[in-house]
Amino acid sequence: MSKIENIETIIVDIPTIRGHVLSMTTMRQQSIVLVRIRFSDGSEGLGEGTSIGGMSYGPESPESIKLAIDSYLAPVIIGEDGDRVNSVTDRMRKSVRGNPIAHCAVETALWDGLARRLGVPVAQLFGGAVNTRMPVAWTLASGVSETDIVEARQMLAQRRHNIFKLKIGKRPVRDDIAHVAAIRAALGDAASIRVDVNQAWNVTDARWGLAGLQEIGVDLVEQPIDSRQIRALKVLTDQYEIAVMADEALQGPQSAMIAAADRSADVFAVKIAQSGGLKAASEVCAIGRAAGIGLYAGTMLEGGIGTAAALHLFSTIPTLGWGTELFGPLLLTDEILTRPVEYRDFSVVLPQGNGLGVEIDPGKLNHYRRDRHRKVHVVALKS
Ligand code: MUC
Ligand code: MG
Repeated sequence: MSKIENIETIIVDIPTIRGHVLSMTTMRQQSIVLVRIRFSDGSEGLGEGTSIGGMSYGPESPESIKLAIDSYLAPVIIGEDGDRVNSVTDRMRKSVRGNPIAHCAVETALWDGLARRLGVPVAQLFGGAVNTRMPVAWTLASGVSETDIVEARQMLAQRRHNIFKLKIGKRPVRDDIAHVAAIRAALGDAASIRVDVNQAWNVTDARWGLAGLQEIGVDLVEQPIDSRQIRALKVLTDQYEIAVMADEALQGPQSAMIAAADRSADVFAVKIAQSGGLKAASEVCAIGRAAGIGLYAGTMLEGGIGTAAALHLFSTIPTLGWGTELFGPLLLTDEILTRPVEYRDFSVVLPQGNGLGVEIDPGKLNHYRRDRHRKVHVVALKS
């Protein structure tokens, strides 16, 4: 038995390589909640809980994720057997409602710890990898069409990405369509172009938007309208040929079931964090697959640990027809892992080794942890 002895949470703030302009916010840094679980046999497990733009994307923030873990999740699982992941996560779910990102962060650390103790990759716990490399999209979101075109051309030349997701919804629909058309025309058939509206349109805007996007040859539109308007999403899915993807509407298996029952979307953007953990994300995939809905591995723009966790799960899904957007570490100016996640030939590579196959660089962690100043202060007071 490997008892859960201690759960440590650390907020890490890392600047982004450029402003990342989404319909609801512009990100200039990413705040990652790192979770480290220590077990009684001396083993450890790592997890990550990351959201986007404070509370502008969803109801959890870095601070609330840390608080939910420290004050509510940790107390109910300390002393429990870390080898019994299902029983530990069931205990967490019975004690803490909602907070899927916090749940995911702790669950990830439990899977990492178990897999390290067994001497296998996390993917092995989900039946083993089917793909050790997966197609990976990049998000063009500088806010300026010309800058996005230069960035996309660089990515194509480096053979890093040939799938581009454009963030739109901040400007009037016509302006957004002109922006997407300019990028589409500049890149021609060399790339797949998709857009993410992050719920910004009302249904009327969405009709104009989908018609325009379809006409200029965009392959897919993600979450065009409010996540709660699931029936309206179905109408859009049925009315247009362009693929419609659900993202924010998917908050775990129950919401996936509702969307699948009505076939409200053509594609599911499955996120481990939004689903509430790797296990729940695998259930979302199963529900989508059973309904004939396409699958795409989404991201909350996690750093290396969260991205590795997602890669382990999605490597086990044979039907990831729309690929992945697991590029989070590339949006950051620095890395806290000793060996970064690898990107080459338009793909992201599944990290090798036991557990998640990642290790933290202690120097980098000390440099970027939010409480670094407070720590220095405490030391100074003691001496
Ligand atoms: C989202 O809504 O999908 C994923 C990629 C990106 O640039 O933003 C995220 C969030
Ligand atoms: Mg999205």
